[in-house]
Amino acid sequence: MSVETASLEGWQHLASGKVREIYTPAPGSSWEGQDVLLMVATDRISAYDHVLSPGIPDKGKILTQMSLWWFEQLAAAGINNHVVSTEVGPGAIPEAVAGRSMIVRKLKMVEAEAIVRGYLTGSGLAEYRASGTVTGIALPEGLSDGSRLPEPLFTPSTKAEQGDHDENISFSRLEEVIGGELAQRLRDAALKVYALAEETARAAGIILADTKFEFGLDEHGALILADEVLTPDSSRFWPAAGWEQHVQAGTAQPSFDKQFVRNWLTSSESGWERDGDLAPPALPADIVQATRERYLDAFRRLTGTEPAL
Ligand code: Q0Z
Repeated sequence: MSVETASLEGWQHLASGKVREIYTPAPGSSWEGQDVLLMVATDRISAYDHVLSPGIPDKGKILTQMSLWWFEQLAAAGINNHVVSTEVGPGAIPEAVAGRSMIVRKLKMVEAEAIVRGYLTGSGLAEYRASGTVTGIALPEGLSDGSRLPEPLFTPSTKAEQGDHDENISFSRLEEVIGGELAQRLRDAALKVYALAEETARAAGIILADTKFEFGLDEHGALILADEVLTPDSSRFWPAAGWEQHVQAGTAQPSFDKQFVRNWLTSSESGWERDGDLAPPALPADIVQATRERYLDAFRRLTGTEPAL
């Protein structure tokens, strides 16, 4: 599916992300003037700042439907989201991108990523090992890779210019960037969504280690959960079974994301140098299939259903 090059009837291409595309209503379309956008998730996969080829078949559908499932769970708990429609057909979502798209409210996006960490790993672990803190917040001694934190931490970051990495910022810097009142509302909302999602995921045998949310403001100034949520592209999911053993052994948790791809890329088998100038080689078919199965596994465990592919 060449989603990336698709010209979509009724929609005009607006912007490309690494793995997603965004469209605005075309002049004369039924949505014109309605302040909506069409978000399309492609099958592209990125790792180590490169978009890889080939893509992972159905990845965009699996992640979109996972995101929509979460929006539904969270809406039942009073969390408002940006989804307007997933209807497919003339005047709605084009068949070509069915199952991987949503029509969303165009919001005034908050210029910060709302990251919540419930478990210690990744860049948080690196900082903890260096200084006993995570984004400046002091933590108890003796924590390991994968340890559950005493309480979830809100660790905001600012969206970097395209190509740059996001930058962790302190809460006081966030207050300077978006204002004190909005910063508090953002933190409270992100912690609330994380707590709900972490509990839901744990009941399905998945640990939600950390996650990144994006929020926007509607015309009334209400804070709305936007973008894609609680997928392996925006979060770390670990199998709950075996978590404790990995923490005890100090070994990395297996994850439901593109870890297969990262491991292969950095193995001698790929022949690729992460710090060099060359693009990574094409992914072997077995790595593509194993990665696809991980995404499907996460979807099935969480939702108890099959995605529509
Ligand atoms: C999200 C992005 C993507 C490229 C803009 N509800 C919204 N209102 C206004 N803006 C956005 C949203 Cl979700 C918005 N992005 C990130 C998504 C492709 C960039 F699908 N940019």
